[in-house]
Amino acid sequence: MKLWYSPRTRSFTALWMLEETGLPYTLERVDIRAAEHPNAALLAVNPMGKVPALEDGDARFGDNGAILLYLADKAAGKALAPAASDPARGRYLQWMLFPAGVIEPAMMERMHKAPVNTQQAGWGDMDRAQKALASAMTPGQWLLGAGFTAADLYIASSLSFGMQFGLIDKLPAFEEFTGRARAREAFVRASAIEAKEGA
Ligand SMILES: N[C@@H](CCC(=O)N[C@@H](CS)C(=O)NCC(=O)O)C(=O)O
Repeated sequence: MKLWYSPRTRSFTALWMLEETGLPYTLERVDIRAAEHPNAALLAVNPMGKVPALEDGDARFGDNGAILLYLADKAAGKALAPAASDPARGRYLQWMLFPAGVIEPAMMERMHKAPVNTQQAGWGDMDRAQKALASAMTPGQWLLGAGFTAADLYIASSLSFGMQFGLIDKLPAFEEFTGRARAREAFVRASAIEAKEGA
């Protein structure tokens, strides 16, 4: 597999996920500040011209949500996703769609100080999103119980990003959850790669 990647961007989430899977991959560096960005080669993989994007043989696509879902299913032995027949699969999918569908738009709303009506906006608002997430967290547990899944990774990555930039409140539940996720070996390995690539 090849990950189209740029250091210090959202592509870290996909990099962390690849480390969780243990599957072989290479990095294709993208300079998102280059005049020719996005170039034709990246657009052929991700029509949005954004990172991250993934190539796996004939599979070519972008967006963290899609990449994490794909990799969790591909690395079936790693139990990073509940099986299709498991009732937990529904809530897993809800949390997998939550960063892009709820957290990201709510962060933009906060950043631009442009509140919308929570009943009209599909993402509700940040207060509502934070309450929903915090209510799903139990210290020492992952979102679906004892097993860490791709949803924990994606939510932890998204919360860490938002808290770092002051767009998400540093609730004790979020600090505890992200702290545990960031202590994982795969996160530490991905951080070392990120530090080397970003140097
Ligand atoms: N929803 C996308 C967002 C990806 C995204 O916005 N990536 C930024 C870097 S953090 C990017 O590629 N920016 C350069 C550009 O938009 O051309 C995902 O999570 O994969």
